[in-house]
Amino acid sequence: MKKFGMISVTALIASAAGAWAGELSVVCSAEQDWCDLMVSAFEEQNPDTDVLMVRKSTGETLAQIRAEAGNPKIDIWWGGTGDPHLIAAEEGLTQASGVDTGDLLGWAQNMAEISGGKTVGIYAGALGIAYNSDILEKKGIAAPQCWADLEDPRFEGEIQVANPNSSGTAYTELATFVQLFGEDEAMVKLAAVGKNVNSYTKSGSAPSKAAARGETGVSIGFMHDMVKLASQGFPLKIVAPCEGTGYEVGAVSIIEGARNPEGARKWVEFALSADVQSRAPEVGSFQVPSNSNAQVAPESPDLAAIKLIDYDFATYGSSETRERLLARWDAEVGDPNPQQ
Ligand code: S7P
Repeated sequence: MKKFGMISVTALIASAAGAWAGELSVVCSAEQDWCDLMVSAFEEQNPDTDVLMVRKSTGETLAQIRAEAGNPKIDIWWGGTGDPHLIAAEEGLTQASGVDTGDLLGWAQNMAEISGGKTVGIYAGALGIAYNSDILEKKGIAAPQCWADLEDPRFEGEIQVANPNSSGTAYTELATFVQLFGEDEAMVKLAAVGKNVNSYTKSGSAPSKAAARGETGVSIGFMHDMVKLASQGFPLKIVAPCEGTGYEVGAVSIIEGARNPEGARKWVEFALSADVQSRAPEVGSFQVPSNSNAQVAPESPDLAAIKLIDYDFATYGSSETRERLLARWDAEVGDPNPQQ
């Protein structure tokens, strides 16, 4: 961001030219490098707008938007798993953009249909398991193939995953277990996996980064984040769990009462465009883009080749379901050392 004292250089030039469209406040829940690319590309296309962006995990962003209801500091929430975006829509915290979604794939339009146009899909990605092959080999631990393997004592202290209260990735994992095994059995299984967890992180991509660096043997997260690390040369192997797995539809939403609604609408149009979505692989973001005309990177996990569950976004993206599941997770699984 181009700051000069309290006022940005862009603002000074644009206002001198009489074309100042103001500041656009964005919370980004994707990876930092993709957030940065989006900001610079948007400012290039819209030189009369200065984007103020912070990166936050999905659950943390939902908490902020709830806390600021009626006096929002944010205009746009871009990226992050779709369930909390749907919950924000249900709670009246976001507004319909009115942007044309005709070029989008069915799973992206589905988010708009469920939310009355208040959120829309920008990308999709499947949940999986990663392991550091050097570590498992050195310790003589057989690689996991299934979710059930993660309950085995051979993984004691070896697994890292995020906390579903702060992380959309980990909430996707919780909702996936519930859809695969039923609610009661899911809690039992998550508690059994929990016995092998060395740390519950705030952010969903942190466990796979730790596995890549050799700080943990195994991680749970989105496969595209794992592909990014493997393509950087880390000894990370990716597993599509044998029982099947859940997936996310990442989303974008305009906050209700946004101070710059026109800029926010432009951001949504920009974020849904094929050209912009095709640029994600420049920073190693290998989610499947939602615009049917966008280029899919060869590195992107092929969702058609993975045993995906029929993820129920309407149910698991509802406030009542999320609150109930998180309360049960806290009581029956729990994080012994929650991070602030
Ligand atoms: O951009 C990577 C990614 O995996 O991060 C998002 C995630 O929801 C944000 O992280 P948290 O789990 O910490 O909330 C995903 O939407 C996205 O694919």
